[in-house]
Amino acid sequence: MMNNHRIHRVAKLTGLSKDVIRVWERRFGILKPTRGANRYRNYSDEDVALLRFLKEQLDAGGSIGELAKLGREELLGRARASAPRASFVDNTFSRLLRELLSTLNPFDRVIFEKRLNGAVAVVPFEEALHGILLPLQEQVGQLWHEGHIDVAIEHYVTKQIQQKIFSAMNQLPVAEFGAKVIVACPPGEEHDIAALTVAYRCRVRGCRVYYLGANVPVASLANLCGKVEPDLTIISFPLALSDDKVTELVQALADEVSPVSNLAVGGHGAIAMRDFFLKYNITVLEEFAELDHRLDRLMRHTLSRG
Ligand code: B12
Repeated sequence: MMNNHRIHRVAKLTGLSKDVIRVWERRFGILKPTRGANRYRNYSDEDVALLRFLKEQLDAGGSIGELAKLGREELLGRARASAPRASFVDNTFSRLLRELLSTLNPFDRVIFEKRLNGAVAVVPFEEALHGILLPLQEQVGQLWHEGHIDVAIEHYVTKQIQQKIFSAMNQLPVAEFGAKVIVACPPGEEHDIAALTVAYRCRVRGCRVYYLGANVPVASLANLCGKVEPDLTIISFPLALSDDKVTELVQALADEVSPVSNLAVGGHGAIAMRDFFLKYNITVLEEFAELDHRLDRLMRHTLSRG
């Protein structure tokens, strides 16, 4: 997937100043920004990779004059050989994550929010969600658990992350056709960020999503299923329940939410409780790729149904 970046973002991603980028562009002609309708320069991922490579070479003692003589294609080839894109993206994400975490202790709200906004703006939202927002959530939880940050800071970050996901969802048009999907957390479960993520993925893929969030009683879920007749109901289990509780819950789901074949569960808890679900033929989605697969099939089916 190719992204376009404005110059301030390129500067952030490469560690070079905007002036240096402009000068190199003018003097050496090795960058190929396009101009958007607003006349701003848009740099490609290739430009960013090339600049990062140049920066590394300069840091290691290279000369820009000599390097620039190699020309764009040769430099890009060398950049690719020295840093495959996947690791470039991973490195960028882990650097952003480190930078974000460093603004929490001591706490600097303005820098945190600026960095978070910047990080989310630069890549397609789904990549940012899985590459930055969810890892941030997990790490902040870890820091709080270990006593490095106060629970108030953890709450603040959680709300920031939720805002980002909700606002990305709000920008999507209301789906009127696609497969009908209900997404919920089981009774008593307040950890709903993963469920929100699931809802977002379903929305982006064109489904008609009924997102219910945390703590949904089985009877109410069954009631809604009766009315909506969803093609799929997904319940997120971030945590495992005790054996007693899961037995009771799965029994209730199997009795009340029909057909069971349209029911799927996911999350660390669901995986830990896999056997209970499989006993009732409830699908356990082990990872997001499996969810996507299921959604693809559903969407094809729904569209062919007209
Ligand atoms: C944020 C948070 C909260 C927030 C939740 C806010 C919200 N709206 O979600 C609040 C403050 C409400 C909260 C409350 C509690 N929490 Co809390 N919380 C966390 C924290 C910090 C982050 C959880 C999170 O969002 N993780 C990120 C998400 C994305 O990860 P996830 O939910 O596990 O989902 C992943 C997978 O499971 C999977 N997944 C989930 N669903 C699905 C579905 C499908 C289809 C697929 C494919 C995948 C999938 O995808 C995700 C990405 O990998 C964790 C600590 C941590 N480091 O994780 C503790 C943590 C989960 N909480 C914990 C506890 C104990 C509680 C409380 C009981 C009280 C307390 N002592 O704090 C209450 C109970 C609430 C309740 N009744 O449910 C414990 C759980 C321990 C355990 N294993 O039982 C944890 C681990 C902290 C700890 N170490 O003690 N919490």
